[in-house]
Amino acid sequence: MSDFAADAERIMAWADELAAFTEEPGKLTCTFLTDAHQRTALWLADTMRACGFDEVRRDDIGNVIGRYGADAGMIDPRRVVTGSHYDTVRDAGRYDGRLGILLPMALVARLSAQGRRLPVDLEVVAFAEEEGVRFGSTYLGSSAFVGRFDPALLERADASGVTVREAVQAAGGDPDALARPATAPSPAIAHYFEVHIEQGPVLLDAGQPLGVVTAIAGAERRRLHLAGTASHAGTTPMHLRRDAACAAAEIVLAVEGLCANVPGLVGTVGQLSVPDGAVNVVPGACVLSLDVRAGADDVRDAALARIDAAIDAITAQRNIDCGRQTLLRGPAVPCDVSGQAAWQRALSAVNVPAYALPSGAGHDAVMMSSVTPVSMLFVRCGNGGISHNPREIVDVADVALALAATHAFLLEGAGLGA
Ligand code: HGY
Ligand code: MN
Ligand code: MN
Repeated sequence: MSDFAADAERIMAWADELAAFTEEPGKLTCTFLTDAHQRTALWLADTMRACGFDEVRRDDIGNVIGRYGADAGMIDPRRVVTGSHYDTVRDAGRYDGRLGILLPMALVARLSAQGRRLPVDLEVVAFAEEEGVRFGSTYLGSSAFVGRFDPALLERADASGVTVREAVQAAGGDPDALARPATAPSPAIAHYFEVHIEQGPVLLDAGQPLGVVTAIAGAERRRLHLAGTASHAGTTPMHLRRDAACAAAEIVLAVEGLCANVPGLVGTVGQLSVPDGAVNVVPGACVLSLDVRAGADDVRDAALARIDAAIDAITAQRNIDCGRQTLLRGPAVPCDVSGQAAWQRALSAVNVPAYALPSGAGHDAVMMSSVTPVSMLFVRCGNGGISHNPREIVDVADVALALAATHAFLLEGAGLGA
């Protein structure tokens, strides 16, 4: 049994425990500041304390932050932060985000039990919101953590009309504190790293248990509001219709076609609805989401320009009005070169071949990169690499290797951010 096997088993058991906190019995759905989310936060805080963190706190947005101080002999130790998000998409897998919280927690528990300290002040942050499911805006947890929370988002309402302000208040946070001009993190953060499942098939296809992330794709998310004319399905002749759903269908296929043959470019319409639709009514309105990403911002933006032109042509030809709302626009983020090198050294220290790959998924590291150099370690996913799906899976042996690599990375951590 590898030296970290017991710690890895513990992480898998913790992930199973957390999966029980859900809004939908039989599935894992844990969206921002719901009861399930708050029970998850309490579990994380209690378990961090049991792991031996020197202090554990919950901030106003709901981030749970554990601090494990450096070796007393270190003069002016660097502040190194790690973590990931504990909110989930609907009917989610149980490792997306959570692995990046539970793994450093297990490492601290191991160090604490051995009476050992690191050469850095380590903070493990369970970010409260990254997916953007409930309020349509992502990185609420990490943006608050780095002092870049957008106060305008406090008035953003969810599907039932509850605002971020009301949800924060009901969960015991102070929304006015989030609205105050924030200062940069102090003391300064020397480095942020995140351990995350790959959420894709690259490591699996390469036969690699771990990989070092080179860059995180830049994303733009929008909501399109198409307006036609609701009319009687039985009496409106086909040539007299202003059918918003047919326009949407053409747009969905246009997005697929325009993103299909460009390396590293992806385009997705993940949500599509006919508000107040009925079987016997020609759709007068249709709301659809748009998510376009690429490893380089100019590639993404060129694709968006082509998609906009297609939307203009389709809606003009069908006499449909189109409103466009940008929900998120994040740049592609290169990972810190010295951080990547430190991870490659850590992989070598645990006899895992060096491997590097880009991230198509967004991560809290995108927001953290606004205040500090960032690095990421990916862990192989099974089941074809599927994620954002209950079939998401990681192998406990790969988790043990990720623990060993992160342990090696942190023992050398004093040099991070030098
Ligand atoms: O959508 C993403 O890239 C991430 O899983 N939130
Ligand atoms: Mn996710
Ligand atoms: Mn994630």
